[in-house]
Amino acid sequence: MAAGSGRYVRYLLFAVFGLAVLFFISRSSIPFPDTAGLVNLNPSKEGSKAPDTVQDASPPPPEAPAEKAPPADERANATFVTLARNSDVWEIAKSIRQVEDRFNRNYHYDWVFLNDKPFDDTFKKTTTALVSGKTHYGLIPKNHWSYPDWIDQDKAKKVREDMGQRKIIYGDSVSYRHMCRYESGFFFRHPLMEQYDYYWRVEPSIDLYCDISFDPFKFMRDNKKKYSFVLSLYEYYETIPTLWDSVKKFMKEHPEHIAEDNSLSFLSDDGGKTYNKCHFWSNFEIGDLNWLRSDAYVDYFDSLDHDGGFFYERWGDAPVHSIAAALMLKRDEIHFFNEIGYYHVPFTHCPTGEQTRLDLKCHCNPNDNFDWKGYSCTARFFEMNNMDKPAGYEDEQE
Ligand SMILES: Nc1nc2c(ncn2[C@@H]2O[C@H](COP(=O)(O)OP(=O)(O)OP(=O)(O)O)[C@@H](O)[C@H]2O)c(=O)[nH]1
Ligand SMILES: [Mg+2]
Repeated sequence: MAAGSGRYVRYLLFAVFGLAVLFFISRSSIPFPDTAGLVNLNPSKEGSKAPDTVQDASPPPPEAPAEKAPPADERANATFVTLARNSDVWEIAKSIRQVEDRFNRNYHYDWVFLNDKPFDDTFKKTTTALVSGKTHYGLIPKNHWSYPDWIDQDKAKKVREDMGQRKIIYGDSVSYRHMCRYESGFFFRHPLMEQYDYYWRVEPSIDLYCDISFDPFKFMRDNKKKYSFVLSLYEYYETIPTLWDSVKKFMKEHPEHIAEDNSLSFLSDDGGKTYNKCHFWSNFEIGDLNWLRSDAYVDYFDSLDHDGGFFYERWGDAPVHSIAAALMLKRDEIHFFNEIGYYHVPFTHCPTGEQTRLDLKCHCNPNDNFDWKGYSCTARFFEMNNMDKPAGYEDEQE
């Protein structure tokens, strides 16, 4: 009996000793998030200089508190918007994190996610944790993501098979066509988008290279801009052989929608007879939702949609939006953001001008900047608008 109780006492002592060791190890190696009173988390605040005695303190919590959002009257009525599948979650997480770190952590704009299938919990949990504004998740109505009744589906299928054989990028894809049609004509009419005036489109897998030291939404609003871009290029002809015919038909039927001071010369080198295939790359866009919801744009989309090229060819939302902006907006309503460093495979927009890149803490290589290279249309945009190209552009031409 005595030997037995001695053994229990020994076990107890071992257990207490073990717990003490564990406690000691954990105190010295795991950073404690709550260091309030020890570490100065916001050195810019007056009178909050860190005391000298704390250089050995635990690291600051995972993220210093964001600055307070600007007052409501200084903010635009705007949202980020992303069309995505559940399987895009980790790639959109990467994009969101960069948008937040470079801009939105100081502004807390909302984010609308749209999908042709219901978003799952992982998608919602992950993105809500990353976005500093409110998040909204919308299901796309069936009639916005299916064949309209005037489309001959057999004909569309044959086109896909043919484009697949010719190895045209996404040429054989049904979902890609629904996606392009949705981005061209419907995302801005989703009920979740109705409450906003401006949108900023964000795709999975992008990079933002520089701090955004101003509010682009407010810039758009205050300067009456309706469409903006960072990259432009030539479209693959095989995807849009009859798009321009369709556009010309629309222009003839609706001359009232064509702006007087338009940017036709961005699109055409022969006064509108043919399309030169220049377009703004729509995976990045900041734009005016009320313009997209206007009669002019909706008439334009309906006219193109009835001609069938979203399914009988493979019209992309980039040329569709760009042609609309160039024809229906005044030239000074379209804006190029040099300051926003951006990447979507395979093109980079790295701001031209060393001082800009340094001031904005950019991490892109200026040699990768696509803007002044032969396959970009951005030089044409500058020339058409009689704008001076940013200093240093000559060094980035090849
Ligand atoms: N819900 C949904 N979203 C889609 C679908 N296909 C594409 N998207 C989204 O639509 C946007 C454009 O699609 P992408 O696949 O990026 O098209 P892309 O930019 O031309 O081509 P990539 O070079 O592959 O990026 C992205 O935000 C996608 O997440 C789809 O079938 N369903
Ligand atoms: Mg993409």
